[in-house]
Amino acid sequence: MSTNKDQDDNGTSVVVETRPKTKRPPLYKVLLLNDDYTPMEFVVAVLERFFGMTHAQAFEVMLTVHKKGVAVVGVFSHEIAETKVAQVMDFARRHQHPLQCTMEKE
Ligand code: TYC
Repeated sequence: MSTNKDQDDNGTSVVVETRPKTKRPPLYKVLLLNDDYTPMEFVVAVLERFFGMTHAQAFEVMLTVHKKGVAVVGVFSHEIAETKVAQVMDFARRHQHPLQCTMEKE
């Protein structure tokens, strides 16, 4: 527990307890972007494989991206988000699909 010095009404220094400022690490949204070429089944497979979604969840999220252009597919620490993006981008590249995955601070 940290302490701050405040001034009371008499101008006297008093010690005031403050809550410890343990900042939570920032979170990052992982975004999947629509394109005209990546097959729908491939996107569903990506969401199942790297984001732990069921087939039904993955299909729903894929359709959201297809219709709206982009969707958040998960929220993670910086390191985990970076890993997810790299995994998706590598998997898409290896299958020669133009699928794009990015991250942004929440
Ligand atoms: N728009 C693609 C198609 O019609 C499907 C698609 C969905 C592609 C989501 C990318 O992130 C994506 N085949």
